Amino acid sequence: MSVVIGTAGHIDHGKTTLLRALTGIDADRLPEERRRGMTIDVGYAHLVQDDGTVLDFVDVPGHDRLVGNMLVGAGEIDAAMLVVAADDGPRAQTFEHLELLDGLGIADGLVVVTKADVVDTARLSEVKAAARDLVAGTSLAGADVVAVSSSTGAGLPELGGALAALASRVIARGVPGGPSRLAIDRVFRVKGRGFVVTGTLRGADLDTDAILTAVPGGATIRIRELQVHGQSVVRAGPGRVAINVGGSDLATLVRGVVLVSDAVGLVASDRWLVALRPGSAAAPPTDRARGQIHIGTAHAGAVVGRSGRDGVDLGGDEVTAILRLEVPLAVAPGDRFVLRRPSPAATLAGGRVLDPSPARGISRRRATTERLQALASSAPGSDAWAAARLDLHGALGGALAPDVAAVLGGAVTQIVADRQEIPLAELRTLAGRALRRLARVEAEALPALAAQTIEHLVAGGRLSRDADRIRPAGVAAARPSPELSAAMDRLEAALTAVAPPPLSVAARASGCPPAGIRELERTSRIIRLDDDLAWAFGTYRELSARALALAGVAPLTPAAFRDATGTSRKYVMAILEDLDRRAILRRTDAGHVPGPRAPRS
Ligand SMILES: Nc1nc2c(ncn2[C@@H]2O[C@H](COP(=O)(O)OP(=O)(O)OP(=O)(O)O)[C@@H](O)[C@H]2O)c(=O)[nH]1
Ligand SMILES: [Mg+2]
Repeated sequence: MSVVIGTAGHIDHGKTTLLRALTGIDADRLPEERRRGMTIDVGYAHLVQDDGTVLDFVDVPGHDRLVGNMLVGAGEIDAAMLVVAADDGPRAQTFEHLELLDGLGIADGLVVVTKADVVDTARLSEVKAAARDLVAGTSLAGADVVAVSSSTGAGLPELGGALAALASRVIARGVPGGPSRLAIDRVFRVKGRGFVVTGTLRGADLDTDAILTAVPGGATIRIRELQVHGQSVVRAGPGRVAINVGGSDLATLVRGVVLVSDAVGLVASDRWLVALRPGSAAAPPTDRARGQIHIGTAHAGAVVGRSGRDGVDLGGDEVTAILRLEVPLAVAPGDRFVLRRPSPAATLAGGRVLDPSPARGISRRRATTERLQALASSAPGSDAWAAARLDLHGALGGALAPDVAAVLGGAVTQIVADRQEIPLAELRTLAGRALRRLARVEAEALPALAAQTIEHLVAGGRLSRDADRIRPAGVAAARPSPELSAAMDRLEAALTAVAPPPLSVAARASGCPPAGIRELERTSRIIRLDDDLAWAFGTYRELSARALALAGVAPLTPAAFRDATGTSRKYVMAILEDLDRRAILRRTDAGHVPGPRAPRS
């Protein structure tokens, strides 16, 4: 489990120094940052706790001109650590960052009073009290206030305890469901390996065989390598990840673009229906107010539309508005954002997205206060939300029963319960048919509504999804029967030979059907290098380790590797080519030598 915690606070108040004291990692990685002793762009550090929980820190700049970068960092965090220097006390960006965290709805965190070593106890108490007052009335109200000195280490054990408690609270709150989603915050090129993007992974775990879609842009992205904290992994859970990406249109991958395993629910849109809550300006932004929208790691210029039926009072400080953006951004219902005026700097509003693609044309007349309130008060992605949205759009041609989404949700859940496991594409077709029976829906709207319904059920935990297979909630992947399991064991054993028989022959001999082979591959018990060539994982690992060890001594030729393993050219070529492809080895005229990704030891 990993919890992502962002720093916040005024320039020079000791954010980066604190992370260094906590984790030993310098989040100021740019040469210019090190030269100037200030954070310019978002930085990262992490700490593995005794119970295995990982604290992923995102460090942001405190400079008043770099608030945009602060928001990139704050866009995808679970909790915040607001830093106030004991000597300076709360200053301009302490207030501003806190207001932005509040606008983004960051609901948990800590206040850390740093530089405790340079003040006396009276001053320290004064600043702690001021910090407590400061967060009252914001989303961080009641947060623990911990005093530390990053220089002497005083208070760091207490801070460690407070962070552990914070992490447990965040984990207890539960992770967002839905497809894997990663808002890109950094893109760089690595020589010989191409593009690497980094970000905070949300939603479902990500496997290296996943195909991702970029929103906006629509580029199809393959994962060449997945890394967590510099280690190559085949599967990553929520938290900081780096992806070496493959595919076309990689130049469209920039900060702000979101990669998703399934774009259902997430759209690129330049027109959003939102609920706004005023910032320090106290009054909600007026019609035609201009500002910058910051959402996730993206930002864009936007104009507020609050005329007529677009500006409804939702109660509790919130009003609706239509935002028109200069460019489309990736957005899903429920996403939090802030609307900011860069100069003179002001937080105009915090907000949440009610509908990423609101109705156009005549359907807009359906936007009544009641309908908007129904949408705003339902959990994004829930059946109630889907019903409220359909009601607002009138997509069901007036024949809509308000609970049609709920009925459809029930029908879809039943289909899955009957089948126990069903491919996603097939379920979408069946859900579309069920919806058509339930209500008059425009034909072109059917697939999206069906897909959305399934997505809501998955996000709401009523169905579970593993890649493109849907199962009832709580039902794990079908366990192989005892017979199949035994056949799989036999096949795996047959493939432990250094020179294994052809896969098809071994499978026949062990009585293992294709489903068993797939399961062995999926669970990495066997590694398949070619249609008809596979090794048991352990054997393959030994062979590749031996190749690497030999290549470390002298360039390794296929003939030398063949002699060392007592196999034949067919086997050694397959292994060497695979290691070349993964850059663990590199082919030279003299033979294979350790490649850029060879593990160092
Ligand atoms: N005495 C003392 N100095 C500290 C402490 N923490 C930070 N400093 C000093 O304060 C200065 C600023 O620290 P940084 O960690 O760079 O501050 P920052 O909040 O990351 O600054 P920006 O990234 O520019 O917003 C550095 O010179 C640190 O050495 C502390 O606990 N005690
Ligand atoms: Mg810093």
